[in-house]
Amino acid sequence: MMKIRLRKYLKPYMRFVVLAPLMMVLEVAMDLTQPRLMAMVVNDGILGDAGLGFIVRTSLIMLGVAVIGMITGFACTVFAMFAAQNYGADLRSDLFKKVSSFSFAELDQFSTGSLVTRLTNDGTQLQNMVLLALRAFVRAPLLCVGAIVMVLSISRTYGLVIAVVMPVIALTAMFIYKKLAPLFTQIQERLDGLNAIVQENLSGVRVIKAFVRGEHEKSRFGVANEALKDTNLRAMFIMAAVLPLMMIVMNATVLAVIYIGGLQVQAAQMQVGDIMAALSYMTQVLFTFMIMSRIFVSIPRAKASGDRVREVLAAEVSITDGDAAVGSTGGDIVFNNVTFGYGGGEPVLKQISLHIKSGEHVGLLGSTGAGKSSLVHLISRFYDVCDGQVLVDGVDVRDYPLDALRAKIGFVLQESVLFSGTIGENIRWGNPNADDAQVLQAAKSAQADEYITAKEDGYDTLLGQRGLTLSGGQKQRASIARALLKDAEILILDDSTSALDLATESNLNAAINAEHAGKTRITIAQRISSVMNADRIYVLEHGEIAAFGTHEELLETCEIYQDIHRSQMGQGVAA
Ligand code: TTP
Ligand code: MG
Repeated sequence: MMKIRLRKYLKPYMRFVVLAPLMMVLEVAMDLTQPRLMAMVVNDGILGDAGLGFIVRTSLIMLGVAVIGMITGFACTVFAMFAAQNYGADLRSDLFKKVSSFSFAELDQFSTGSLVTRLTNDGTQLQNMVLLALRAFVRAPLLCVGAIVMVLSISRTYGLVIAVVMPVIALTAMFIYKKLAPLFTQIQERLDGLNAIVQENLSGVRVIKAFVRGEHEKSRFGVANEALKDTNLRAMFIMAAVLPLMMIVMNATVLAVIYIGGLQVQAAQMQVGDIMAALSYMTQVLFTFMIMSRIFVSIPRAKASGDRVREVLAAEVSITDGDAAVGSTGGDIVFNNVTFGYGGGEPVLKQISLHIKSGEHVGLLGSTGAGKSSLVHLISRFYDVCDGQVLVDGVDVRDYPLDALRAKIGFVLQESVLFSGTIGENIRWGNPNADDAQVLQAAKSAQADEYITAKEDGYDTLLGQRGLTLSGGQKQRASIARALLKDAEILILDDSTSALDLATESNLNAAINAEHAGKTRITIAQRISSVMNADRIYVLEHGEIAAFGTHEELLETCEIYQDIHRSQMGQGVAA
């Protein structure tokens, strides 16, 4: 896998990446000065004889230091946030671009739910990591080292306390990392699973209700939800256990600092103010321990997210542009010994050879699963062949720039998909430059005009709002209109009249015959009546061409065709 560095998304925001830690250095410096000043007030001002003026002056300095600390702290957070938010936005934008560039093969590989999580949740985890890196990563070590130096400058004896506390901190941090890292990887995976179930349930809600599978789905969701909760709880449990442990260490440290300080004050080697300062510094050291434990929790989490994001970014898009110049037109299609299987597996098309000449109308017939859709998908290069060659206008489809190839083809996919927006906008998808008259004409040919104008808002009827959708047959006709409007050289209709009645279908065929006469047309159908007028009909069986010829020829010679014909008698097929 190609190595992808997510750090590069910070490059454009280098100013903030540099400024944030710089501000943090200032903030830490202020935090480290404060106890020192306080010790001076106590030692010289209160216990000594420096006088009230000294106390007031030093207090004012302390106030100033606090204000500078606040301002630099605020600036640090703002800069870090700028860097993190921009980083997150750029990363998501690139992820989205990448996912949009995926060909069918890559989309088959990642589940939709997982892609959604990677784009949103994982992106946010990484964004949080940037924020943390620019603030906590800088603050923790600086404050830790600084406070230790300050404590030692007060009394070397405190080195003893530090020598005991540090290993405890280090060991606990290591323990947390070991325990939590795998848990967080698991949490992201479980979130994936949960998203997948929600996704499926939302898109399949009608089927679930029709089969009264609601309870089953609820329990399926429940199991995944519980699993996510359990893993989360286990992680939280470990994190929660850290807090009391930290309190014990903290209290023990306070005791040790006071005890050692007390002995030294008695020996006149130290003053009371110094004990107070030492207490402050030790507390700061222990607080860095808190911050560090947060960092140690975040690293494995961000690492898991980073890996998942990188996986998407590094996925190689299998279908990319060729660089042949688009020359001749006409819509001539040739299959040369084509063998194809999904994911390179079991072939679903075997040794297919055929030639559809420019302007011909060809029917494709065969039982479900015979490979009809797979065959036409190869023309648009939704997938690449495993063996052989598909040529359009004499050029291998792999040599075309994808846009140029697909511009040649008006495709009505087997599953009609419309987008939210008006019906008119959906049809105009086929050709954004078309004027209203052209849209109307395409809708008329597709036999869609009638039902559209019957609607209150006509072509401006909004789809997907207030529960308004179209019937199966209405959707099919809208997608046919969309493809007709494209006015491309090749028209492919994949089972797109299955929901139309025979009269509407024959009107549709007549309209296409009249207005798109010179085009190469491939019609896939289950019903013989849909293709009987084609120039040639191919009968597909188990991924192979079983027979081809005109309706009359096949009726004479092809047994499969005769069987289909017999079973469909009375469905508009002349006996
Ligand atoms: P299709 O080409 O989809 O079969 P079809 O279009 O002839 O069937 P229908 O009339 O029902 O539309 O599928 C051929 C085989 O390929 C079938 O065994 C299922 C398999 N297949 C996959 O493995 N992955 C896929 O994405 C598709 C579309 C099909
Ligand atoms: Mg199909």
